[in-house]
Amino acid sequence: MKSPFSPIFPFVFALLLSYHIRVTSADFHATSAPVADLESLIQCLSMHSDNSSISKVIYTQINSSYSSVLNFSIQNLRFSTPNTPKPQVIVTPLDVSQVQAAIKCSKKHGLQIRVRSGGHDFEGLSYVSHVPFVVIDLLNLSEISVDAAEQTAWVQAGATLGQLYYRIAEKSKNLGFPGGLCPTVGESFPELGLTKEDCIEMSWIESAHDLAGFKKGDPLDLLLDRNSRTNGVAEDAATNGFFKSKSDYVKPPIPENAFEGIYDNFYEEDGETAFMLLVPYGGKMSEISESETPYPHRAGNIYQILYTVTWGEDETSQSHIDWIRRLYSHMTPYVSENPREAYINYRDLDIGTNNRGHTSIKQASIWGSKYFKNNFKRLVHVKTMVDPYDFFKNEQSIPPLTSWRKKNGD
Ligand SMILES: *[C@@H]1O[C@H](CO)[C@@H](O)[C@H](O)[C@H]1NC(C)=O
Ligand SMILES: *[C@@H]1O[C@H](CO)[C@@H](O)[C@H](O)[C@H]1NC(C)=O
Ligand SMILES: *[C@@H]1O[C@H](CO)[C@@H](O)[C@H](O)[C@H]1NC(C)=O
Ligand SMILES: CC(=O)N[C@H]1CO[C@H](CO)[C@@H](O)[C@@H]1O
Repeated sequence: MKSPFSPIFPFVFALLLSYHIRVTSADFHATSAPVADLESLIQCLSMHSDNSSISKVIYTQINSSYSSVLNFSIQNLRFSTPNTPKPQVIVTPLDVSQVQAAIKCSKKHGLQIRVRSGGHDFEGLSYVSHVPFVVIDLLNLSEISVDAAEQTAWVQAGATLGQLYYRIAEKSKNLGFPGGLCPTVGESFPELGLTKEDCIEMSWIESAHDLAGFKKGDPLDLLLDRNSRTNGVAEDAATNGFFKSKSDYVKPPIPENAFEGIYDNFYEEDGETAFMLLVPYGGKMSEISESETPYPHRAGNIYQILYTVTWGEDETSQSHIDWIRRLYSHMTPYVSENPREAYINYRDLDIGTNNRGHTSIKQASIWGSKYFKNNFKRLVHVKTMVDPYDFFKNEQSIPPLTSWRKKNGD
């Protein structure tokens, strides 16, 4: 990448909740909302939306297209089995008022919401919940406008990285945006015998296309296709459908004998379709302070590891998940510790989850400090200000401080 593409501002949705119905955890424990509730939910959606077209973007389980809309962007078949909890309603908003209506009405009807953009959450959190829920799927909010002269872009939250990369490349050969995988193969592993001949020099947009799993001659505009099942380096995951991933950060170099243990794991039957991706750090990443953005994994890391194991049949899910947990356990002495850091975009519920009801900050900080280090505390403060009742909740969402609520009279 020749010149960094910044600043990029995400579209800011006005998600302010204008009233204060207290959503208690008890609301979320109903096993399924009766149909009558769904009818009033749909009525509520029409009433609260400025736009009369909202009925065209509401899918309940009786709509014939419900299951194709739900399946459309599910990337991990672990979360598309008959036992996987399904949303009561899917809403695919066409404008902001419909997003607002979906939030207000879900809250009013005691339904949790899950917001889906590309459907890549590794643990399916963007489209699965174990309490009655609504999926707000942002696929139709995917406008992108790039101003190459100003080096800025406005991107709606439902746009995919492929779409963003393509639109940037249309405007400029030199600008890029580091939204996904780092395209450069690192010079920082001389001990693995990597030479210049092992590397291929390509433009930034070619690398985005290549990492997406497309072949050299394939048209660039395949990046626009949000339905494509290629999953970049995780092509096996796309082919096999089921996968489980974990992540680590490496500070001192891993000794060679540790790799022998890694190879042993990969020779096991369940490891046949697994891979480890080592993403080099340093450079620009080390210049950014840990507290600059929520993402804290900066100076001191030589690389990040993504572990992924893939498989094709639900029956073998447990043995593959056990396999990757054994590999992760083998790696313990060689990776970051106190906390053992992890990458939020490689979501891993093994490292800790919230309770269905109240979760203490102490409990949440077990996984929170792995993803965010010291920034976790600041995120708790932000959360307490914008969502004190914890409506926007999932298994690894930041919990608010409950002491704030007590102080303010709840
Ligand atoms: C409703 O939204 C759609 C998509 O954003 C737009 O095309 C249409 O004009 C809107 N209709 C009204 C009545 O605002
Ligand atoms: C959606 O996925 C489920 C599970 O994989 C499958 O049973 C169902 O047939 C799919 N529906 C559609 C419309 O593709
Ligand atoms: C919503 O997005 C999908 C996928 O890009 C597209 O097929 C569909 O036509 C869009 N719907 C509307 C109403 O824009
Ligand atoms: C998109 C769509 O056709 N949604 C329909 C699903 O069914 C409800 C009635 O149950 C209609 O109101 C929606 O228009």
